[in-house]
Amino acid sequence: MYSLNNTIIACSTNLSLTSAIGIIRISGENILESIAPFISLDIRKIKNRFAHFIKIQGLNKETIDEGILLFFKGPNSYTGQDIVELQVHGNPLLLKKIIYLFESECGFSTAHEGEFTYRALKNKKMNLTQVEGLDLLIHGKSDYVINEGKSLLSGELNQLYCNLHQHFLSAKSSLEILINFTEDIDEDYAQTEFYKSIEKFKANLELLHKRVSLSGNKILKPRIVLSGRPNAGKSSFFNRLLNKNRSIVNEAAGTTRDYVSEGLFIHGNEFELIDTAGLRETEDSIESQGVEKAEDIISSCFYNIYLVDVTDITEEDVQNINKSNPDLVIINKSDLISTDSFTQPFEDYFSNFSTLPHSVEQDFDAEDFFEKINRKFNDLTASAPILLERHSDIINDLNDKIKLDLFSSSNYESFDAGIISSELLIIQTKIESLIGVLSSDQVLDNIFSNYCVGK
Ligand SMILES: Nc1nc2c(ncn2[C@@H]2O[C@H](COP(=O)(O)OP(=O)(O)OP(=O)(O)O)[C@@H](O)[C@H]2O)c(=O)[nH]1
Ligand SMILES: [Mg+2]
Repeated sequence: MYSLNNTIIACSTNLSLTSAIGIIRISGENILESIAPFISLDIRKIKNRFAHFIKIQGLNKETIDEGILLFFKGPNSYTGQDIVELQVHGNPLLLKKIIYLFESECGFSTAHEGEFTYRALKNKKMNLTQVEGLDLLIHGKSDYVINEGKSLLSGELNQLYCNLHQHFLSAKSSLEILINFTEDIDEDYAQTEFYKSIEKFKANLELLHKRVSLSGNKILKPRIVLSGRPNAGKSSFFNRLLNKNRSIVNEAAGTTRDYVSEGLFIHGNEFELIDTAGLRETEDSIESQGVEKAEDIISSCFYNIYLVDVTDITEEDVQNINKSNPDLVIINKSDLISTDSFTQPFEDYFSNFSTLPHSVEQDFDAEDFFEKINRKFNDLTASAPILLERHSDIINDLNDKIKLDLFSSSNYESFDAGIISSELLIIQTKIESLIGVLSSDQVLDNIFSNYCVGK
């Protein structure tokens, strides 16, 4: 992974958009000495955790920008090293110029994604679970995800994991007493104490296990897909929901080839709305790639809206609907047919699904759709699911282990401290990786690849 010895620099605010203020962050050793020739203030006057007004000067002492310098002396800083933060004007050109100056003249290196947080982890300022929490907090698209981020950082979920660890440690120490001090203790009493602490551990694990859900990824990246046969009106509906002409609409069947996606805010949560290629068997290799992509998206989406053209409902629609089991079927182009003959000839069939007659040609109220989508989102989050797959996998593994007979007090007669001890070691490794004190490089790579530069 990343090195810890060099001094790293990055823009922690958005470097691709102009904003009023931009923040440059530097982490390493002896930063003030390195940047001294390029700032207007005598570095001996710089105090830890104070704001100082400075000018940043180039090689010929020309002012590049002026702003605020903050110094955080390690180890009491975000990374555990010395940190300098410069708040300057948010023009990306200026920000790049300052970064380039410090890189070329002071030998600082550009920070990679998440490299500041990586240093915080290595210097034990945070554990891995908190790093994952922070990632959710920064990237979360809904209140639920953001709250789970906070909960992992230092809130309720973090506390539940720590409690689980504590109960594990009590069980482990009761077993160690049994193994190491057999002659000094009442064996029956110690064994009973061991099972008592295992029961507490089980009860805590059970609370977490109830929250493991298959929907984690769907909640993290909720995608709403519009599917259906060619010409059903998917792209028209897509544009209508977004209120802009983003996707090409045409009377020719097979217009949309690759999928098109846009962010859509519904009641404060951000969803990805996706228009897909019409589902059909086709000889055209480009179109068939589009159909394959559409099928992949449908199978992993959070919400599937299937559109049918009311003037052209076929057996293929029935097959597609049976296969993908959509959350909502829209009987589209309702303006072309009288209301009482909407779903002919498949009226009975459609009565099994949540359907909405609809027409892009007429006024429509997007709230009808938004309400349905939001209801599903709220239902999925109602049981407070644990979102991160890494955590769900560990909790499932722990649950399998703790169900073993040897952890049941009915096993009292054939109690074997040696076997139990070796199983507890496996459990210990898993819990430690859940609370984030143990982690392989592969896990770290995976987590940090998602981070932003400057964090
Ligand atoms: N009358 C009427 N025409 C519609 C309606 N919705 C879409 N159309 C027309 O149907 C045709 C196909 O619409 P699209 O939105 O391109 O359909 P699509 O499902 O995206 O089609 P593909 O991209 O080919 O899969 C266009 O000519 C639209 O104007 C509707 O509600 N009423
Ligand atoms: Mg289309």
